[in-house]
Amino acid sequence: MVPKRYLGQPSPYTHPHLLKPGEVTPGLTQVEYAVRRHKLMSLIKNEFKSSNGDSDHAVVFLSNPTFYMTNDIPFPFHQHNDFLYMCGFMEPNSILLLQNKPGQTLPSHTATLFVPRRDSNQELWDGPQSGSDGAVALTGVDEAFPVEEFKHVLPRLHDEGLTLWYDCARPAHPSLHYKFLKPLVGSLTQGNKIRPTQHLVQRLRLIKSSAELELLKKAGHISSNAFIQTMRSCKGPVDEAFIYAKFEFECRSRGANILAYPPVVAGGHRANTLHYVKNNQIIKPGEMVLLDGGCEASCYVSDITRTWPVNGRFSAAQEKLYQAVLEVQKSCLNLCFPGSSLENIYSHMLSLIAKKLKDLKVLKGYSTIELLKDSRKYCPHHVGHYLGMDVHDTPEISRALSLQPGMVITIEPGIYIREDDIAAPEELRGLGIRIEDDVIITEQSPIIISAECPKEIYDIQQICGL
Ligand SMILES: [Mn+2]
Repeated sequence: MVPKRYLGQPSPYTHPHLLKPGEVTPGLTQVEYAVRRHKLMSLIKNEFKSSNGDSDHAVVFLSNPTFYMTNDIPFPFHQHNDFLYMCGFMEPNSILLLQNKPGQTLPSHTATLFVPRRDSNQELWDGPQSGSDGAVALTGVDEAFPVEEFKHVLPRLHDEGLTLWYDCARPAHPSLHYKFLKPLVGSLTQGNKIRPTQHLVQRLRLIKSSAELELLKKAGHISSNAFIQTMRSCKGPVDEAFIYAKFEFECRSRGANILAYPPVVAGGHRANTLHYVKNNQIIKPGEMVLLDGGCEASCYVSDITRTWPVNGRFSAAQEKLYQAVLEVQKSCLNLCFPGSSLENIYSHMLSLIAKKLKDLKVLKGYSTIELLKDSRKYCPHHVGHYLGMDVHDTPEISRALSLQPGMVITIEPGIYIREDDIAAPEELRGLGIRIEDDVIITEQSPIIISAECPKEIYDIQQICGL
């Protein structure tokens, strides 16, 4: 039973508008989190079959610390996503320990949280804390203790015959690492008894459950509608900062917690700076704006890009280049099926872009290989990436891996023509266009999560004209 008092995060009792009974975070139940831990322990068991016969394993995940903007003023806390994925606990300065008890064989295990002790002075400044009892009731782990008590499990983690699974190369929480784990890691490294968890967790995070897919759809729905309202409200001349603020407002007022990443709001030729986030210039009537933005809602994110003319009418040159990118994007979306891969789709994108650039007389035809090489200059980024709790989700997973149902990817071709590109027709110079959608791979047709966000020229002109 979840206590009837406030905890350090929303609970079904205190926030019934966000969580149903049994849920740890919105849409995700205690059972789902327990299944994730069980799957992780099964992966560890399988990884170990082929090496020695050790049977004792402990897995440690650290939460994030609180980050500070300036003295004593914290940034809004965001949990470390691997820690969050494994238990759903949203307070800083915590540790999750999974271990098989002596005599237990994997995947059977015990899940223990070590969490901040409830402290009335701390609660005065930061609000309620869950404490050990709240942490167990909320997350459904087997037991929880104040974080200082982690020192009592250290002797057991030193055991001969125990393998520790822990990301010591980049510890999420440096001070917990130094306090508890660094000496342990030093002694275990020599015996080759320490293994990283990151690649195992990413293999799990790569394939989304049906509950996760619903949360991704929700993030896509919110962001798509925020795009529509943003397109509607900006008439040139308009400050990039206004578009940034408008987009964030429309996301958060629809239930998003934060933006998933600093959005790119790039007017005119600034669209050719791929990570332009200064967002402080005036966009003139007649120029286009490239907005790459997405929200995080209930721990899952969206990542959408649209490029449109701020006065709501495409010029002939803008229309020509936009239509070329749109055709490439739609063709890439048709390749989002099981057995294909991001690498395959990338090759397809490059050859289509080469063809379009030739048609547009940006590239003058020589051999196909030369065309492909040159088309990389006009689209220096990949066709897409995996998407989930992070915007660039599961980065350790190769893009050459075959797509499977339950994977979620972005498809985001672009063509960027520099202002000083004297090889390109003058009317196209300074234009940068990207169109990005979020896609669920299924056994049948892919589901475009961001389909509500307009991308046809006719639809964009209609919305901007309202
Ligand atoms: Mn993206």
